[in-house]
Amino acid sequence: MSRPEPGIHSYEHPAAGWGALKQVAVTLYKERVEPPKLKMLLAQNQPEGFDCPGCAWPDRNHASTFQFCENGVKAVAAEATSRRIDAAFFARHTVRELLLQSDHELEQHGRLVEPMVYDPASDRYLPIAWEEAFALVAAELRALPDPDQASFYTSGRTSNEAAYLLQLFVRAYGTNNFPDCSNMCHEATSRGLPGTVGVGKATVTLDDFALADTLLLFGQNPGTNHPRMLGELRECARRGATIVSINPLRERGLERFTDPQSPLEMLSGGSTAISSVFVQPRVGGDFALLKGLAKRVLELDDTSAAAGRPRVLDVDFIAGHCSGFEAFAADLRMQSWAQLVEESGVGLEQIHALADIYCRGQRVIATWGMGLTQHQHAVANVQMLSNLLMMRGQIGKPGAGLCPVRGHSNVQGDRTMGIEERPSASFLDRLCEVYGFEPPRHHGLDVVATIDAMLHGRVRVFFGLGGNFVMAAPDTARTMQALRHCELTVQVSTKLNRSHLVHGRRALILPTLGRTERDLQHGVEQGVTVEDSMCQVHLSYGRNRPASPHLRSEVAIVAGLAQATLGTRPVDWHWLAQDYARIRDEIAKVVEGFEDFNQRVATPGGFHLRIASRQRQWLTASGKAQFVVHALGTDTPLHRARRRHGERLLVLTTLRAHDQYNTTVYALDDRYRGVFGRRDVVFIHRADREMLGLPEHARVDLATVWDDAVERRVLGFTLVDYDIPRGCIAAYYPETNPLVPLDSAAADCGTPASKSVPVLLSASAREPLAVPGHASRPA
Ligand SMILES: Nc1nc2c(c(=O)[nH]1)N[C@H]1C(S)=C(S)[C@@H](COP(=O)(O)OP(=O)(O)OC[C@H]3O[C@@H](n4cnc5c(=O)[nH]c(N)nc54)[C@H](O)[C@@H]3O)O[C@H]1N2
Ligand SMILES: Nc1nc2c(c(=O)[nH]1)N[C@H]1C(S)=C(S)[C@@H](COP(=O)(O)OP(=O)(O)OC[C@H]3O[C@@H](n4cnc5c(=O)[nH]c(N)nc54)[C@H](O)[C@@H]3O)O[C@H]1N2
Ligand SMILES: [Mo]
Repeated sequence: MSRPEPGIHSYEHPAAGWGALKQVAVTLYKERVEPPKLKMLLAQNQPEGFDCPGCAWPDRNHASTFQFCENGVKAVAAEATSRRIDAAFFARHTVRELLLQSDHELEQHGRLVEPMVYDPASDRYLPIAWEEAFALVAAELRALPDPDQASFYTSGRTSNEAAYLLQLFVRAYGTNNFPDCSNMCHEATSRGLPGTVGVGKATVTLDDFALADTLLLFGQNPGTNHPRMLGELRECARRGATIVSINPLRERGLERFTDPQSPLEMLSGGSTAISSVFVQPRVGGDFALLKGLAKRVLELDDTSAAAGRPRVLDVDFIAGHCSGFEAFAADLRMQSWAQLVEESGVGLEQIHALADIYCRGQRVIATWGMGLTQHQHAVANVQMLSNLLMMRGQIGKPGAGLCPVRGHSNVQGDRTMGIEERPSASFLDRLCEVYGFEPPRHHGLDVVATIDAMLHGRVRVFFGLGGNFVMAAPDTARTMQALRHCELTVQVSTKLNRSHLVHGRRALILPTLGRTERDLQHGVEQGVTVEDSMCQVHLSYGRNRPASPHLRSEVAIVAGLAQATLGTRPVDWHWLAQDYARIRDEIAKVVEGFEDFNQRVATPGGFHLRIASRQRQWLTASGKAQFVVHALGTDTPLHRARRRHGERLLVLTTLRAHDQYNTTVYALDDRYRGVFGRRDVVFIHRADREMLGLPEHARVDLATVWDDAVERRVLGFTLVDYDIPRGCIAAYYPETNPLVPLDSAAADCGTPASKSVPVLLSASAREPLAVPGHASRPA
């Protein structure tokens, strides 16, 4: 397979396979990973090794043979790179100069190795000693008249131990301002599922995948974002399970898959067909589709009941375990089919066919990703999916259930540890009992609320434990303005990113160890714990030599800040940070389900957290699995924009390319979608392009249609004809984040609606750029 020229080509090969192996070789070469570090790839997701920082998909008992995953290797190699950014690098470049580089270029510079402080006089970052850096932050925090003027962001790679210490420090300091990446990700899951089944987490484990006969995959691209999931799906497909992908795009990774784990498939050029059925709703059409499916299940049940045939509904489950079914059914009966078909973009026959597949399934698992959670009606999406499974009792039995597929490798664990702007009263009570201080009781700020508060001067200090806030958050121009408004911004990071360059009046970069690196405290090797997407908690030990001896672990950094700010109140932070088992003992005292933590996590593969809904125990207000009624919105901002602009109004969904990890752009290809050497593309239905009178590969500008006076535009993108429903377009995140309005967020959970942005296209005056893929730099 020779390398395609930059541009757009069709990709005819199966997902993974030799293409993936070749990419691994290229990645390791590009990052100049030293040979001793290559060995550590074999320690990935092994009992004595480290948890892959790539994604949150679990491993069988965390003890299988080496699991090959192209994108896992990229994540690991990006951390193991031999390139360094030291004080000399920052001496050579002003911040203004660095701002001109693309995200891809910033990533290429390598690992951060020294704490740095911003010097306004020279517009450069200068070295600072660790203790001085901590003292600077502590002084700023103590000077704030109100602790709610500081906000503490967490990205989901942070370990349980660091997350627990951070929440303890911040609550002892006095605020619940815990924005986190989850606010932009699976928040709808975490807020939606407690209302239906009582717990905001997966009700299945990998063992259930081995039993399921039907899998419904909503809004997910596992070939790119959870490659190890494909191995599981392949097994399901080989057993004859029916796999349906519900996605406006037919993702390559769900069509054919060559398992790099299978020598036979690799040598014979064979592959396994994964999804047998593709349903392509319009962007944001899932809610109407789900409601249509539920309505059809009810109709089928009516027919069966009238004919004296076995019921389609699981009447025993509904009677014994559920509440609210009557109201739910009544709402479904009133709902018009015409509206469901119109809003979903899926024909009646296809809805019926999908309902038939669902009703034939005896053991059904529904999985979902960002395609369901990044919309205004995201919580309704998740709850309607839950309703649908409850109708046939597909929750809390072997081989069936709800499976949100999380993104960051420990995003679920961070929330479990208390990174939560709306903590439960019982959690705060435990903190109070154990540590003897009264934690703040009022809710804190999430991501969107933090940006708003920074814009209006209500938050003055921003702290980021990992992540790249400025590029991950919506409404890039306003987010930049918000951060620049701060008195102090602090970023704890492994690699350089734009959040270091768009900063407050004072700014710090605190470099930290990555998950793959050996963490020694007082000469003793430390492990950290993480929780995967299916609630398995296990230990992770870094294997590599740290990128620099000056790096500190996230735990040590949080402890240093806490000690500088609060002294030894309410705990001796340094003492805890000397031995992470001590932190786990603290966690065991406070967090439910973590009793005997050290002992239980020491068993190979760790332990599974008890999920009540798996046992058909419902921690809801009614004590039952709760059916929730949601109306189909017909006067949303999208509807209003469409009424104003007719068919020229397009709905933009923002997604990930194959060679990126969120805001980190490793390379400029999106192999499975046939895009090479560039990211400045917009996927569009040919008929929509022709309707707009634009030629193939036309260069266009995109502008958001929103109800405020703010102009939101990105310039100079290239149209690519694609198999995508009419009225919808797709483009890459983060380049298109400037288009997502800050106040376009999901009801009841605040997630930016980055998968349903109303936009208009127009021919661009902008010249094609010399370097492909660099069109994206926000102004
Ligand atoms: N290599 C790699 N791995 C990753 C990441 C990465 O960036 N790179 N990111 C990690 C993180 S934090 C996360 S959250 C996950 C994200 O993993 P995914 O959830 O797979 O992420 P996305 O690429 O944002 O989009 C998912 C899919 O949603 C579809 N989609 C878009 N709009 C809609 C819609 O309205 N309805 C439906 N049904 N589908 C829609 C898109 O076509 C796409 O296939 O991956 C994690 N793993
Ligand atoms: N338009 C649009 N916007 C989106 C999304 C979308 O689909 N569309 N997706 C959203 C989602 S699902 C998410 S999760 C967010 C992601 O938001 P974030 O989690 O904030 O972003 P990342 O790009 O994952 O963060 C990358 C940075 O993390 C740092 N880093 C990496 N590893 C470590 C580590 O071990 N420790 C520390 N301290 N730092 C580390 C590096 O410096 C790197 O530059 O973006 C959201 N934004
Ligand atoms: Mo995510």
